[in-house]
Amino acid sequence: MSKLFRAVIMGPPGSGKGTISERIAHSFGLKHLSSGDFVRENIAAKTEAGVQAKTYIKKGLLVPDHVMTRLLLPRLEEMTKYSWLLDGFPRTLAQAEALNSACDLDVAINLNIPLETLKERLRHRWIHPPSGRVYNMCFNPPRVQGIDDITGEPLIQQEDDRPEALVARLRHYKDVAKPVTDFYKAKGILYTFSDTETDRIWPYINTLLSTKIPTIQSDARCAS
Ligand code: G5P
Repeated sequence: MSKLFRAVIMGPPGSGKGTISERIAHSFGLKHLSSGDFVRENIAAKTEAGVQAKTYIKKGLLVPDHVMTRLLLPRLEEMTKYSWLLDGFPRTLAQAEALNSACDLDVAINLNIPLETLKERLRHRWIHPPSGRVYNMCFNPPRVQGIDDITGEPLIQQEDDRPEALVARLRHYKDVAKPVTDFYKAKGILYTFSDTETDRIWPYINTLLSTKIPTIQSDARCAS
């Protein structure tokens, strides 16, 4: 059986982690695990962790490390048979160290996107909460403005994409990201991609992963 592949994708809010993760999952058959989706699922289900997380997200802040690791690590333990890509975790050095104790990573993808580009993208982002479908009113708009293409239900702007929360999120990201990228750089698994457009970054990531992920055998692929 071929070795399972483990990767993380990091980048500030709006850097395209979710968009690129979907492409990677589709192209390489990895399971896409999004920390933001886990948090939102827990908020919707009103779990203890979800209730705690909500107060931070509303202010545009990171959820505390102990809450995030308690949410995430058990989910990873359920994934021992799969190759996966973890999107949005780790965000802090403490999270990176906790993840490092749980598993060995093959690749850490780091998206380095200019601040003005991030602000512009998130200002135009709308989502369909029940499915998690993400639209951008410029990059990938819905067929009818404000309406989900599949269900016809209304789209909303997430609380943490509103301008006040957004600036706090971007500022906070910079402070905590550097020790994490340094951690992976020291391990020799950090790959940084810089551009203003996801479509221009994607071919490079695709090429990198084509060399890193040999042939993923069918039993290692996820049934997405
Ligand atoms: P999330 O959900 O992980 P963020 O803030 O890190 O949230 P976000 O905002 O989901 O990340 P992204 O995934 O990096 O952004 O980007 P995306 O959604 O793919 O793209 C953003 C928008 O730009 C979309 O509308 C997309 O269509 C568009 N777009 C993409 N590429 C292009 C392009 O080339 N051109 C244009 N014009 N548009 C493009 O986490 C949410 C919250 O949960 C908590 C935090 O509070 C976080 O803020 N949280 C954690 N807290 C602590 N530790 C952790 N590990 C946490 N994980 C989550």
